[in-house]
Amino acid sequence: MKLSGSATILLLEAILCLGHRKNIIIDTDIFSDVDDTGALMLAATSSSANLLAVNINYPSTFSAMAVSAILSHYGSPQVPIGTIRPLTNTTFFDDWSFELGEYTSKIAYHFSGGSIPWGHAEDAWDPVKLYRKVLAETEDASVTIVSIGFLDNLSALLNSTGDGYSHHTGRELVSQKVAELVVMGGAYPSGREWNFFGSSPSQTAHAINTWEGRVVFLGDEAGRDVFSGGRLMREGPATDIVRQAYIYYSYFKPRPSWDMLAVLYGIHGLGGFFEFGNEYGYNYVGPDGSNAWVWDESVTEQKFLRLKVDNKTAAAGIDRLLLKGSLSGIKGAGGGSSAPSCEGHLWHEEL
Ligand SMILES: *[C@@H]1O[C@H](CO)[C@@H](O)[C@H](O)[C@H]1NC(C)=O
Ligand SMILES: *[C@@H]1O[C@H](CO)[C@@H](O)[C@H](O)[C@H]1NC(C)=O
Ligand SMILES: *[C@@H]1O[C@H](CO)[C@@H](O)[C@H](O)[C@H]1NC(C)=O
Ligand SMILES: CC(=O)N[C@H]1CO[C@H](CO)[C@@H](O)[C@@H]1O
Repeated sequence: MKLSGSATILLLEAILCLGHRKNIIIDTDIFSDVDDTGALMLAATSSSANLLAVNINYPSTFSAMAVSAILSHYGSPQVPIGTIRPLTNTTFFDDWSFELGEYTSKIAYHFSGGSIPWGHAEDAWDPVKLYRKVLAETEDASVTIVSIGFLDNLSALLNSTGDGYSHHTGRELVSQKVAELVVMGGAYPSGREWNFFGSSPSQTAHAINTWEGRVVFLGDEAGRDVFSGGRLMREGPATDIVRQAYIYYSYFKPRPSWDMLAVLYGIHGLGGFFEFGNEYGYNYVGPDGSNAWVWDESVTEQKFLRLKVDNKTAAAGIDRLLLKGSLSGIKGAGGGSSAPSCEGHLWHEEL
């Protein structure tokens, strides 16, 4: 059989991409900013990622139902979802600038679907049980956890003890199964940022200061000036759930890209866009949630990321991926997770 040139390229892409599927777990505080929705879309539609689970570290019922609606929209309704408890019916209200809109309840209602449809937030997994189950079932040293919110669930995972899923402690499971923890939080080399102080600074300090193994941080400064989402809102399909979340939230104004950058590093590594800001040292989180890099030459397992390209290039790369992801969410258009294609080039491609 003779393949046409374009068929050969598609076949090569499929082979190259399938070989690189990375096991990813996302821990998100989806609620008060909208980059979490883009991050979930990128992970759910990436042919380089195998999304194992999503845990939520903000206790709103609408956060849980919104995650389910997003995963379901992009053809991944089977991905298990866990959420922190006790649950509340809290919704976001921007009493700071009065500029930003609430989106989790609206997308959860209008796009209801997946394992936690409208009204069923209590069906979500306990996050620690979900971590333990998924880690126990997955190949050793193969999991990347991308934390794009608070660290409460990860602290609780470290403190967990043997159960029906594994006789190992949480700490043992992490050292056996987790290849890399990617954390959006803090500022580098030092500062004070929301994800570290906004929920429980002492649990952040516990998770970060006692984590053993490789950790890569993406700080406030790396995502703050990368404004994305504009193209998705202008050019994306009218039926797209993340486009709609962005419009509810920002009303057509591009937004900073912290969580999407962390997920993209988690899936694709440094690529052409990132470099490490350090060769050695480690992050130290204080009791108030502020953090500072400790320049200890004997520690080399922790890194912080710097953008290697300017903010326009990074934003354009994210905008291409958001647009492509939104097109794959169109039902019946050969989209969804059934027809993955390589998107790495969209991200790495220089303008
Ligand atoms: C949230 O609201 C729903 C619908 O009114 C209600 O059934 C549910 O019990 C509430 N949940 C919580 C945690 O308050
Ligand atoms: C885990 O234990 C540490 C103390 O060893 C404590 O500081 C932290 O709050 C605990 N985490 C959770 C989620 O309870
Ligand atoms: C790049 O950063 C500058 C300075 O913060 C900002 O004004 C501009 O909107 C940013 N551009 C993009 C595409 O993010
Ligand atoms: C199951 C479990 O331990 N969940 C924990 C997740 O984190 C919150 C906040 O620290 C704890 O209260 C929960 O117990």
